[in-house]
Amino acid sequence: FSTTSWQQRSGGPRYLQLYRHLESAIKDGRLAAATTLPAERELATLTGLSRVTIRKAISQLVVDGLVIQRRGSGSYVAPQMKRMEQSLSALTSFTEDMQRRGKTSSSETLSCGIYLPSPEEIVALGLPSDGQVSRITRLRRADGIPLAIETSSLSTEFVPDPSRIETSLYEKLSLEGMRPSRAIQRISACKLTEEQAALLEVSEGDAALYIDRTAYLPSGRVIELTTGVYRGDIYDFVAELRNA
Ligand code: 16G
Repeated sequence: FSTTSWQQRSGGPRYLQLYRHLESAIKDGRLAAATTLPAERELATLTGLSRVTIRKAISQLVVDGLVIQRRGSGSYVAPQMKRMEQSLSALTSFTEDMQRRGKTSSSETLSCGIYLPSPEEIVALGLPSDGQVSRITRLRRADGIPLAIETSSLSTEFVPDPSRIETSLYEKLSLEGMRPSRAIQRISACKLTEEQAALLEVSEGDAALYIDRTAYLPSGRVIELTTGVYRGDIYDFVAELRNA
């Protein structure tokens, strides 16, 4: 802690100053993951702040997922995810992307079922007017850290039971000879809603990337429509450009 050289500034509540100081030290790695924070009493001595102020700053760090508090063994810095570069030129799946990085991916199904399609889904997926759509919303994690929330819609003709998607949609499609060969992806900026932020363990209103992907089979038929929000504090989308 002493290496992060705390200095009280004038202006703003003191707990917020200490919070910001520790937040930036954690985010830029000066305070590494698993570092134990000094006890409240010790922090009060080091900073000249009251224990109430220290407690308030630490509680906020805990709420924001930067610090983990364990009864009896004090507080320590939570594991942070470094920014990740995601190529925009390869049609890969979340599971494959994480595997390539040596991370363990996992998915939590937030909702899943067969629904009446929206007008957009009817058009994009080429559904008959009385057709149905398989839809699944998943919270996607790497090494236990939530990175994105994705909703995928597919024709029930291709995926009659979305609950069977389980871990990897693309793996399931590949096994059935329906892996997409091409996709159009659109990326826009968005802010996380309260519900999205809670799932992604960040703050409401934080910047994120809204991505929508329409993926095609070699026949030209759309197989997948996926929309998702990706954490803006983690993802960098990178494309190689060539002189036209
Ligand atoms: C990626 C795709 C998403 C696809 C998913 C399949 C982006 C922006 N989106 O997250 O469209 O449905 O991979 O992943 O890359 P899975 O095979 O692990 O289920």
